[in-house]
Amino acid sequence: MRKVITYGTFDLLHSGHINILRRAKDLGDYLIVAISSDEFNALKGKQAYYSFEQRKLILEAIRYVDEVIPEHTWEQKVQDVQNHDVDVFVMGDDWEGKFDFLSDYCEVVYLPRTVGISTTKIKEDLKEVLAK
Ligand code: C2G
Repeated sequence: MRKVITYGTFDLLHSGHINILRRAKDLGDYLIVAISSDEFNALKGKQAYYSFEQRKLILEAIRYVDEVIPEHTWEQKVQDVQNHDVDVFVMGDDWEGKFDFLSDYCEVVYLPRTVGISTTKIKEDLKEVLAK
């Protein structure tokens, strides 16, 4: 079984998230998604709308996702790849090059981001609509 892993906050789920999850799953047979804990989000300078538990529930309902684990630190990726026997690490190409060190442990694949959608854009657009 070829196992794939990807990481992210996945807040306010949108088509960009679904696109990367579908393509990540297409690279193997089993997809693990490590979603950032609320505390790790704070470290990343992000304040998610949905709590970790809510984001976990939503991700687990997606047909491409086989398992959801928490992401607590930047440093846990090697351990995760080893502990879960991961064959492929996938991230959007906004992270291009940032995780190449993992190529000592598994394949590293950066996939093109979906243009024109992001959680930040959703929040900004909603603010505009609601301000009218
Ligand atoms: N993504 C995408 N297209 C978009 C928006 C996001 O392909 N329009 C991808 C990102 O490249 C990332 C994944 O969706 O691979 C999750 O994005 P975020 O939830 O923004 O995650 P991020 O804050 O980038 O966290 O340790 C890694 C970090 O946890 C990554």
